[in-house]
Amino acid sequence: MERISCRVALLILLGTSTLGFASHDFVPDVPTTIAGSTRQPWTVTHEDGVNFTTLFSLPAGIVIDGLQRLPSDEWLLSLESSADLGGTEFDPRDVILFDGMAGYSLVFDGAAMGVGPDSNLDAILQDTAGNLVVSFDVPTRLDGIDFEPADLIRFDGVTFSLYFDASATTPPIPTTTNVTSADRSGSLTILTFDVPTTLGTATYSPGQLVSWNGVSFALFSQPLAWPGSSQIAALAESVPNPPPPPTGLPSSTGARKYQTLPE
Ligand SMILES: [Ca+2]
Ligand SMILES: [Ca+2]
Repeated sequence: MERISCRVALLILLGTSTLGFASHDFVPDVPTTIAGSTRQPWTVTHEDGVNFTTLFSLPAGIVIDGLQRLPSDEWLLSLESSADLGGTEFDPRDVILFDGMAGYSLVFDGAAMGVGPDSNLDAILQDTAGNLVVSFDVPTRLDGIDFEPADLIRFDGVTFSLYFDASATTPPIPTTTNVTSADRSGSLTILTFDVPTTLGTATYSPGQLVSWNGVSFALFSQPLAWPGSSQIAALAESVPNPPPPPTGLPSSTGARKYQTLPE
């Protein structure tokens, strides 16, 4: 199946934020009571280190399990289960562009890209060049490479490759751990886990944000008063003052499976 040859414009939109994760957006995997308010898994909650506020919600019951904030104030989303949004049926393997109001469009068609039906795309971020980076909830074979649930996988519009190799870190992340969400903060890769995970002398719980600097892991932050019974299903660094989108974005032709984004 033909793949687009141009480098996708989604990518260019990322920009670089110098903000830390004291300000971030998240979705819990189950209804989770924090600071006296129940946060739903179809709602994106913003935390500034003190307060929690609702940014937006999908229709009740449509669970978000992947999240990336674009500088254009649009969002990349993935769903935990197949669901209809705005008259389009989306698959758990898909990445959806949400305009923040009522517009949904497909930007990564998981099935068309060869992702097996048993895999669920469970994390979304972008590399420094803006390439899409994703993760899955089970071992997933793409382009002849077996990716683990804790791996982060770059897609450049043509091929899949390892962005973060969970078994190659020191110490390695156990293959029994799934990375449930991820993002970048400067040069750091930020991860959250589905189960308590021991890395060296530290054990990280599902509500904690763990940083990888290329050499070692460390506790980065965690939502205030996060209960141990919940996982962070989706995570995005907040970018309150985004740069304007670039002009002159390349356009793709033919059987697009990962389309360019509107300006
Ligand atoms: Ca998904
Ligand atoms: Ca994963």
